[in-house]
Amino acid sequence: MQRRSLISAAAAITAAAVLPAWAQTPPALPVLQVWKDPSCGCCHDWVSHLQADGFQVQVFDTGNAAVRKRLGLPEKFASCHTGLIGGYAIEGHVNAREIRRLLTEKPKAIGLAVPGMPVGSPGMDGAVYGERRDAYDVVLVQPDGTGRVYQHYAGNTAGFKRTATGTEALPTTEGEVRKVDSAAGKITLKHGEIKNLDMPPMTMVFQANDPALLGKVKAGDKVRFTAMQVNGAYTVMSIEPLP
Ligand SMILES: [Cu+2]
Repeated sequence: MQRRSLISAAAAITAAAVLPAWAQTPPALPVLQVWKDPSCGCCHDWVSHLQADGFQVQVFDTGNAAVRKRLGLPEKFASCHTGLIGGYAIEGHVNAREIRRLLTEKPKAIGLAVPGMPVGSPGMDGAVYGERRDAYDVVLVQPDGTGRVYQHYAGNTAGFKRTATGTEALPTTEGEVRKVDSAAGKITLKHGEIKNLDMPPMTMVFQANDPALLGKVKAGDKVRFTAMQVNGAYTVMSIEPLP
């Protein structure tokens, strides 16, 4: 071992001794194998989500129906791709967080599934979907083939108008960040007209629908955002800095 790696190894041991459990380097993950159709774009985006989270992924472009069947995952949980990690089947757009939890808790189970392809699940999310997130469950598929909710994701569809043809994204508004108050979950925006709120241009304090939104912008940034009323409070549903 070289001197340099000895030092970093020593530093890692020291860090592990003083850091709380959640901050320690997680144990190495097994490789996640994924079977999908070669033309599946959202499968590819889901793989990217996992890689960004630190997973090593091996992709087989052979379709996933046969593998799903082989792993004993009932058809009712079917989605566009099937994975296998640590002996568990992973069906559909399952969040990296729940896969890590599964590998830590090691329950008796066939695996995890996000049936169908809910908008807002990893790989089915982001600007292309107008930041819409439908509610969905990550399901733990038990040895007898029944499912129970392992994690519920609430979604933000309150931010979308229901229309005859489905849902429609909120209109975006441009503005400038005046102040970010992360502790209070609030942001002050000098903005243009917000059509869906019948609000003329002004400077106003908004709630952030998700505290993570406030990490994306800082005072002085020009931004594009969506807003609506949530439980009576003017709330920013999405926000992106403008280039
Ligand atoms: Cu998909």
